[in-house]
Amino acid sequence: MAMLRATCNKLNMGLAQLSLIGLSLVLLFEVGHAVDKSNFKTVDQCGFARRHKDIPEGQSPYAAVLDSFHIEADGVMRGNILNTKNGVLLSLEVFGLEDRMVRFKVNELSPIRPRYEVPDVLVLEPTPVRWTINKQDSTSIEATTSSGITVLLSSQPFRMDFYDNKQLVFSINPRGLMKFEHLRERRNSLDQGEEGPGLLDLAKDAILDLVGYRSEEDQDQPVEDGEEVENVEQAEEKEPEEPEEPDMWEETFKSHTDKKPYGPSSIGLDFSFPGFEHVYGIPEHADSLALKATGSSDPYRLYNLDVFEYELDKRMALYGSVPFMQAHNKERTVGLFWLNAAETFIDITSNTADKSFFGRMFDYVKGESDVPQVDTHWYSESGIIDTFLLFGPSPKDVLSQYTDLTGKPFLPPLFSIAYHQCRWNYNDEDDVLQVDANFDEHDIPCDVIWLDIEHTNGKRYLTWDNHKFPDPGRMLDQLAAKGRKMVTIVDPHVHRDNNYHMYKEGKDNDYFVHKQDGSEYEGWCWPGSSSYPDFTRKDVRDWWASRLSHDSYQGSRPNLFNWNDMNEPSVFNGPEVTMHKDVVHANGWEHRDVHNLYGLYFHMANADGQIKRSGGTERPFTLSRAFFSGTQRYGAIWTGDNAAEWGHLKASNPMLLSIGLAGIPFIGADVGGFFKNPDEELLTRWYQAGAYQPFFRAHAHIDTKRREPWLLQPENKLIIRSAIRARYALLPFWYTLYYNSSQTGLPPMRPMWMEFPKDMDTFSMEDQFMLGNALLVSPITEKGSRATSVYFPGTDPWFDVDTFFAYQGPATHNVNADLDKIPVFQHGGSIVPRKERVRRCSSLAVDDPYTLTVALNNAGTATGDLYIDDGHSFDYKQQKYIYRQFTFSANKLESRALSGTGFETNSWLERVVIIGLKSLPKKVELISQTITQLSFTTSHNRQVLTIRKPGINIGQDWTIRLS
Ligand code: NBV
Repeated sequence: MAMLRATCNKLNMGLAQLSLIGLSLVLLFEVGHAVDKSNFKTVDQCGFARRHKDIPEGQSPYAAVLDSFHIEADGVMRGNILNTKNGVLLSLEVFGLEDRMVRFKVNELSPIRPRYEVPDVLVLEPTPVRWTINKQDSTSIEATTSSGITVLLSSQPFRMDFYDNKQLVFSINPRGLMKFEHLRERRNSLDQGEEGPGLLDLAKDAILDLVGYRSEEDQDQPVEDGEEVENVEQAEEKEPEEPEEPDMWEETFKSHTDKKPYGPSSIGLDFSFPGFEHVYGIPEHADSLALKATGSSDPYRLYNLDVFEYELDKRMALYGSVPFMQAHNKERTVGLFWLNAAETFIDITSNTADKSFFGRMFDYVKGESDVPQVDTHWYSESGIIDTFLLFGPSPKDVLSQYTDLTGKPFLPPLFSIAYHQCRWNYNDEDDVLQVDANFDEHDIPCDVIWLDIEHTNGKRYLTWDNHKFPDPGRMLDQLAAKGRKMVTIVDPHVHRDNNYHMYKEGKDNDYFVHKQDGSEYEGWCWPGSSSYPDFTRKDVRDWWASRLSHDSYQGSRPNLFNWNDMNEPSVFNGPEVTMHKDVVHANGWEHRDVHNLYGLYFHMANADGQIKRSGGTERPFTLSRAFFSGTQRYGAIWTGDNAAEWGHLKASNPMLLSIGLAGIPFIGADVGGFFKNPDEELLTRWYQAGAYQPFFRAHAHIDTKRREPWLLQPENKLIIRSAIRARYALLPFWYTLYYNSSQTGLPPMRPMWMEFPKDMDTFSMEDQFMLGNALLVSPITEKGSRATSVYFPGTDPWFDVDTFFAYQGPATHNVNADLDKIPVFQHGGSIVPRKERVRRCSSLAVDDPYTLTVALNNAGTATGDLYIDDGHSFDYKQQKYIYRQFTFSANKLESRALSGTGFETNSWLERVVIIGLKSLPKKVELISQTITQLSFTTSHNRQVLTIRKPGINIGQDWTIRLS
């Protein structure tokens, strides 16, 4: 009973209301239990997935109708694919795209109603480049684009093989697993299960004739004039039919029945990556970086879900989805983007390539033994097949291509890449100000304090609990005076209360999603009975955004930002804790069509609201739990409700790396673990890892013990403090990485193979990673560990950032990792900028001076860069920034502008540390307008030269000469 009451309090409702939701909900949210898997579907519990997953190989009924293919005026190759079993014709469009990409779309040629095509994810409709047909015969067509991509389109069965400069890199439908369920009217129940061969053949014949195509067996029966017309009419009247399969029109999971008024609509296709053994991406899963063969286990699932206490090493769906996969080998990297927002599964098998297609056009594999291959099978519940093939060839090219399509990441405001202090909940204004004061008292930098759902008036977002926060503006102003910010949580469910402005306005304007009968959909979430705005509608997003204005959001201030939780969306009493699939969105689309986009749209509205409240001048910061392709344009995401366990700390690295590979670079995991209480060693190690991961926020569940750094033993507190300080010192480096990311799409946190693509030893590595191309980080994630093995790739040295000790690669070394040690190494050949003064928060360090650490490679050279702007506005889009390149060679360190003009800084160069010099200089001079002699010292066995106080403005051109 006590537990029931506690849960009631958390849900902010009475016992009577609670009983409506049922005991299962109470159990669902009780802390201390692992995920209740029975709440979530396995592949066998999804009707459409069952119809795809066991399709027999090599029996594809799909044939490309070769005569129908032609290159149209826009350069696109278009033609038809026939399902020879039921006569349904599909359209195929193959677009060669600029920058070494190909897109192909498969849709029904004449669907009885339009099928959903994902809007708002691509930043532009990519321009096609022209195909030129090289060869065409009765079995295949071969065509090439100007960028050297060749497609071999085979007719029976339908198959496409894509070659890049004579090398086969993608095969489409090689196993014949394609399945495209055409939309149909529901037959009279008496007909169900009966196949009508006569009718089927009639329709099929009519369509075959329409497109001038007949299979060999069909060709012996010539069609008379007139008969053809009659057949077409009949075909139009009577749609081709297939036997009904279970769950096509309705299916049940637990107590939920999903009625499918539009019937089956799923799509699926198989893709092989010949020559590859490693595939990555398709987050979000609590799984390894290199994806595993799914074999007899469930496929990887993409369906945004609020999974309570998720387990590790699983392919289960989590909060976000990006249907983008990369394959990498020593020679190249390629990408596959399956643009579909419905529930999706991906099966992965590792195999040996069918070499007949290698040699089909070119003599590529002659003499080679078995060529590895990864086979993948993708299937989604609705929509069309809309796929992009990205030909790389480098890992960086693939990310650049993908983010050309889905958008470059936003440039985060500087404070947001610093340290964040969160917990469910900081109880009231006093508590917040106490936490704020403690950071100063203990000399620990912190930029942001967060408030979870308890700060609101009864989980009515964009309101405050007036008892706990009587004057939020005052509290925010006090934080602002310290240079600090605040983030409040804003969830998408809207409490059904006519006195709540968000509900009233939403209801009056009909902004909420509907049930099939047209009534407002009701779901249960934190406030109890809730409605869900239809964020797929632009007018609804605009309304929501307008409610973040300072006028509307009472007590808000410019230093208040927000956090979007539960936006999968989470619906406590819905199937799999989410929205019913038959809920109706704008234009009649079903929730099943748009599910994985819902969270992205909500994130969009919130980020937009922040931009608008500043009159378009300030960059937003919004953290979201749900995500999809394109999320990188709007904000940061985190990996949801992890646990204070060593396994979860370890898993944070591959999870974040996978999301970064999917184009979303601003990512973090709750430091300390959300559920349960970490011991001091775990919490300390977690801070050390978090300090080197992109989004750095400590967070904890409401039922956990308080764990702010000063509550730990003095030794642990000091270690955590130095980890946070190390993060602050490196903010100029991080900010530069984020700027680069906003230009190129490359994540700051990168798998080793992205920087060392030819080193096969790095392909499965996930316990160490790179920050940019300069720092190798190998966080300690094992209890009791005081040393660790680190693999140093390449032949240039790697320097321990604390001791400057040089490690030679390529080799694995055992390195010290006492509790106060974070194994971080700077690569010879790189230059890293830092600000070393300790400050309360990032905004107070704006004018602080810089230290440049120059780590020399074997050739005695190094390069690096530095990006500076005002840290918060969009002025940088008008060139108001400084972007400089530093180059060390021939004993000279030079600083030159790469771009940016209209920004000035007061910061100067305080120190230059050069590691790995072969011989020490006698004289060091600064050359700018004048020549000044500089003092220097040596240390660490004369390996390290420290040049003191060059004193020059960091935004100017200068040279430091060693002689
Ligand atoms: O808002 C409460 C929590 C939040 O602290 C957490 O970060 C989210 O992932 N939220 C989930 C809802 C309750 C989880 C049990």
